[in-house]
Amino acid sequence: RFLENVIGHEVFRKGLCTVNFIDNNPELFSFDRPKDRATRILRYLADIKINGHPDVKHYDPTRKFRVPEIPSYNSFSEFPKGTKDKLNELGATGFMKWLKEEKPVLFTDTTYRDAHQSLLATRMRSRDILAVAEGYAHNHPELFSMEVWGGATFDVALRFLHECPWTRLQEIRKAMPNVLLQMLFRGYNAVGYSAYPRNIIQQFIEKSWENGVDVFRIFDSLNNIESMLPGIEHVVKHTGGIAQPSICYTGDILRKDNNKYNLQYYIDLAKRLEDTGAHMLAIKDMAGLLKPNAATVLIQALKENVSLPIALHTHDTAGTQIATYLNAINAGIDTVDCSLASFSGTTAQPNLNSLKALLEGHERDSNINLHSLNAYSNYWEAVREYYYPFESDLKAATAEVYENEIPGGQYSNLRQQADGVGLGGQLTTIKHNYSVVNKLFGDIVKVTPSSKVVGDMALFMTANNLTAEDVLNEKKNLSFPASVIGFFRGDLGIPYGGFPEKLRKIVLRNEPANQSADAQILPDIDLEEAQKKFNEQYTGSNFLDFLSYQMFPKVYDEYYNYQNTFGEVSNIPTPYFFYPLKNNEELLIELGKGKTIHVRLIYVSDADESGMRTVSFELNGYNRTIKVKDNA
Ligand code: 3PY
Ligand code: ZN
Repeated sequence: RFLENVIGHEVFRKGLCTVNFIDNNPELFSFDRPKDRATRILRYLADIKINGHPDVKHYDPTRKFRVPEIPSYNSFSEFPKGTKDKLNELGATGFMKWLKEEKPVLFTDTTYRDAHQSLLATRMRSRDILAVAEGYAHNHPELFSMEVWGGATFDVALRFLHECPWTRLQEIRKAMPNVLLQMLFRGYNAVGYSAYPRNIIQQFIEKSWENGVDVFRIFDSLNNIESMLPGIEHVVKHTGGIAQPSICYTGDILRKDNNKYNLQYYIDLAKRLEDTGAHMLAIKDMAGLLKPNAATVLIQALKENVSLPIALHTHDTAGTQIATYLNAINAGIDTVDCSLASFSGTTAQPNLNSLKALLEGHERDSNINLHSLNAYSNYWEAVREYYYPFESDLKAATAEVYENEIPGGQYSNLRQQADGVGLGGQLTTIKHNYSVVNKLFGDIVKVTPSSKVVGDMALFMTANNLTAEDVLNEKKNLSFPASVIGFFRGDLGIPYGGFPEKLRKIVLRNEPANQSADAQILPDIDLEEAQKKFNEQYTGSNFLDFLSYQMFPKVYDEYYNYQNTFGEVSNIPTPYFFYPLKNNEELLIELGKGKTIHVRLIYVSDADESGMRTVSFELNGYNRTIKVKDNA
């Protein structure tokens, strides 16, 4: 079987073996038989047929899907040279010099990360990305980068999609060798929601780089540089990648009165970040609050005060952000974040296709191929249909975001969250309470995970019918949500301007508070010992799995057990991953290179006295039955 694996391996078949071929490809030692794999896939399909997908709350059996059309490209030609080739050629510092001198504005395409995180609760599967990634990289080498990893995608891949996030990254890297790949990194929270030990953060960064990440966008949810610093330094010293720390934008620099987050605040942060030795700077406008005129003022001022190239990120919740980008481009911004048309707008990024069209004739127009962008947008429009249960109810842009300042990703999730705690009918109150909480907390930066604290508190106030006065009344003896207690304890660090002390005392009661801004940084763990324990518990896992486990122990445990039961479900086409097969419906599933199975659903029996039902399939022409417990 080992020989079979070697001969069937893509690298071997392409004649690209090096001396490290065996060391670099542990899957050569995987002797799982196709029959076992097919059985596990049938088990999955049978379970979805009987019990439905646990993540799909409203299944619509009448819905029909279009077949997404994959745009054509010349797969026999070499990849055109792109930014990844430039980085390889010039190194990070030389690359930055090149970037600053580039006249056209460059784009980061967020379709594979933030756009679906903000529109579809992060549910996009690797399979749908990989169907077009190679062609997209062929056709669009002018991109600055593809944002493909990090943020919530790591957690959601493991938890809900039962996919290995590292494999996703490796596969995208293979498919897109010529453009920079980018990830979103939450400072000391990495890709999670709480603090991790320093050496885990460092290992995570190194392995991300080795497996494909080039651009590390690093932020902290309270704009604390102390939390970003170890990540920035590690990228600069231990990888060949680009450290792009990010300032989260909140408020409105043009507001006249009582303006805590004024222009000077951003200039000071930018200068301090430049002093860290970072390669580049990002302005991360997670709620889409940077209005066009403010963009002119902010970008001009930053350009005058720092010499780093600057990226601008926003969400189009208010429908105004293409104007913001145009002003930023006129003010000299280096790169802007957009998503493909069919995955753009509202809580996602501004429309890449439209921005390109708008720039035609502008002195900073890009050479990117609009016709091809449109073809890929059509592909994604059809794919988006598969994910209908995860769409938010937001049908159009809303200027309300200027009042509540809710980040794009959180805005689209809020209804589901409210439904989940029985507050679905009170969304308006929840949004209002979100801004009440922000004021109570002293007007803080709101982005994962600080935004979650504000959201939890807004839900808590709504559920208990509380006003700001109630919250500030210590006689009420309220049982605050755990995340709120953690925030006031200092788990996320100290907000700019400090905590509101009266509320802090009420929330913490007698619990001690942290006083240092880097209180959230955890000390190193004994890596060898932790890995040894991990390997004993999760046989067959590797160091990347160990890092996944470090990020999310419980989620990894569930993922591992799920794999043992159902195998590699990422190969199942998305409509059959989420929705039950109909009787007589058939499909092809590729188990691995050159190993495809043909499945047809024949019949489902009634439940027997112990609640078990028998699902009959035809598998490659032979009858197979699977017994499933009916949970109904
Ligand atoms: C994340 O942290 O996932 C974000 O996208 C924040 O904006
Ligand atoms: Zn974002």
